[in-house]
Amino acid sequence: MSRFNAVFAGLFALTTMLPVHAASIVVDGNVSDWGLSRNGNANDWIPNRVISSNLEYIIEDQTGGASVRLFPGWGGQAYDVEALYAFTNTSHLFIALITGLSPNTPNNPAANSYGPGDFAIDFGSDGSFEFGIETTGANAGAVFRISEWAYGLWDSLGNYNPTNPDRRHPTSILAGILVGDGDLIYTDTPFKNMGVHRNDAHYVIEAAIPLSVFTGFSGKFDIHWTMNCANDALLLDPFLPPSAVPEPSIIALLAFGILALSNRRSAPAGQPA
Ligand SMILES: [Ca+2]
Ligand SMILES: [Ca+2]
Ligand SMILES: [Ca+2]
Ligand SMILES: [Ca+2]
Repeated sequence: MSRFNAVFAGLFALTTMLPVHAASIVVDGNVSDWGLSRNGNANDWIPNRVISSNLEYIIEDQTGGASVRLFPGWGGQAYDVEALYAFTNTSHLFIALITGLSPNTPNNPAANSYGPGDFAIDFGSDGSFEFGIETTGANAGAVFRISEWAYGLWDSLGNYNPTNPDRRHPTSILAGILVGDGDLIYTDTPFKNMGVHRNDAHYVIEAAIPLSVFTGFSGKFDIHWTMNCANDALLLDPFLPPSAVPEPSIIALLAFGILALSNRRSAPAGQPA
């Protein structure tokens, strides 16, 4: 075995001996990296492998036309919030949301049409949503410390009551202070054949948010998403790691290995640089 190959073999052994880290999520709107499938089966919604030891998810796949009630509101597949997945590693919060709501849905209440809301984050799971993540527009991925949320059309009993909306379902960010930026994509090209309602169209919001934006907050938090009418919503309660001390990453170790490799390759005397 040449010295070159020996170094590569050593690198391979090093990487395969490392503990399993969170799968790398690519923020591209494709949810195959979350272990999700498109086979037209109910279990398409369930990750088919371990993505992270602290992955949590909630699934509520509904279907039907505009007159179908989702609870509290109506709208069928076009307003269905279908599944929400999230996990943290030592540096980021990763989120994937699947919905029937196109990002291009006009926000025009006069025409009974309501656009997408923003992610809302409740530290302490006490009903106060301290942070919001923009999902649409030029600021998509921006994280705000929220001072004012918009709310939906329904009261806490599920009755139409826009003047006394259910504050458990914040919709869009109205005011706040920008605290940071994450990566976020909301796909506008639908896909089908996910779950048993094979002809229904689905859109994805996928995000990676640096945990540093939540400075000053720690412990349990909930993630919420709905649209501006709050006709359908999902809430997820993952846990933030108690400590964000970075572990040595595979990339850092690989970089170390490659540095060692380049040093060894330059070792033979008399070779041109
Ligand atoms: Ca992806
Ligand atoms: Ca659905
Ligand atoms: Ca739903
Ligand atoms: Ca809170």
